[in-house]
Amino acid sequence: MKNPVRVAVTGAAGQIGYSLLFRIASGAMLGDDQPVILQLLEVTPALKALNGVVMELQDGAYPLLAGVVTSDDPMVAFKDADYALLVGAMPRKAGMERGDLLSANGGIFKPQGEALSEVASPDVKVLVVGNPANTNALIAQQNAPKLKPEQFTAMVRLDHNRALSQLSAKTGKPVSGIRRMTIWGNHSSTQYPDLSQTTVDGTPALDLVDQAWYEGDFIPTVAKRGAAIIEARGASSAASAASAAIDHMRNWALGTAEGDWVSMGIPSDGSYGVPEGLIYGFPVTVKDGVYSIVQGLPVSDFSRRMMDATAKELTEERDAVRDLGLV
Ligand code: NAX
Repeated sequence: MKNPVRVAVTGAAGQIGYSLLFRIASGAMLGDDQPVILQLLEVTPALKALNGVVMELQDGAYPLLAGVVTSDDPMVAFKDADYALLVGAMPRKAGMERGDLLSANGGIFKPQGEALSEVASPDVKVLVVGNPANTNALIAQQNAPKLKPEQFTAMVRLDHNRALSQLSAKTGKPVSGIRRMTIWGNHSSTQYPDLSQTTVDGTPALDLVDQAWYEGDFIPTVAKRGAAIIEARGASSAASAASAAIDHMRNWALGTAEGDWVSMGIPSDGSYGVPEGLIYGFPVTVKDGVYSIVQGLPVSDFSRRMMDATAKELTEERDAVRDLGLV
């Protein structure tokens, strides 16, 4: 059996946490030969509820769960962490302006970036789930001078998985036969779910669906799925978000399948004309724990417009957090 790795999760008493922790403990994220120590961060008033979650983790008697730490101090929860899933965030409340939202999240992700830099493993892999995920990842990254920028990623995997399932439903083919799906840009309504390179059982997806469905139905359905879940469930996506976080980290740790890629929000290196430094959804492959942007894909005029629109939104978010002194 391997030595245990340390997995930090913030917002651990929240609804995503409730779906996420048990799957990490079961081995779904890092493999069924990898013991884990969970290091759970919550705000002080939520520690009692978190203790209840820990009791349930104990009651799961997971063979791979080698320990659980809880704290309201990031310096404790991030100590020696090999993986950090930053889920806890300040949601947008009625009447809140974007500046207020970014500022409130700066109060969370700036100190968390600093703490990761100080006490986490030098090789820590960080996934930001809490919204606005891309810009929260940027804030944490920019406040972590001892870590490399590429150690910080944001989750667009839920959008990726939603896109797979929408295309599967439309074509009547299982998701297992779909390859090369891409979510470009921001985890927001400006994201670009791109079918131009996607294949279904080896056939180009755009030969199987018409352009009107692609532009008028598929893209908005994927981009607005979060709102549709809230409308139907009375609460935001939780189990599917947790599942996407597992998929993101699993692929980052263990690699992507031959002939396929996944979507990750990662620091732009300028590829595809995306301004350098933005945390932007790209198609990536992963080998030996290192992700690389898939290069050389053709970009149509339509794709260019969509990719630029979501880059523009992320640039505006970055400028706003710069003005707030957060990055
Ligand atoms: P909940 O409100 O159920 O849970 C959030 C938890 O975070 C709470 O228990 C809260 O006490 C805790 N928290 C707040 N500030 C904290 C801090 N400074 N340190 C540690 N913990 C803190 O939200 P939940 O439904 O679990 O969603 C969590 C976040 O994920 C939200 O920001 C949400 O918008 C975001 N999402 C992101 C998605 C993505 O695809 N990137 C999809 C799902 C989800 O909407």
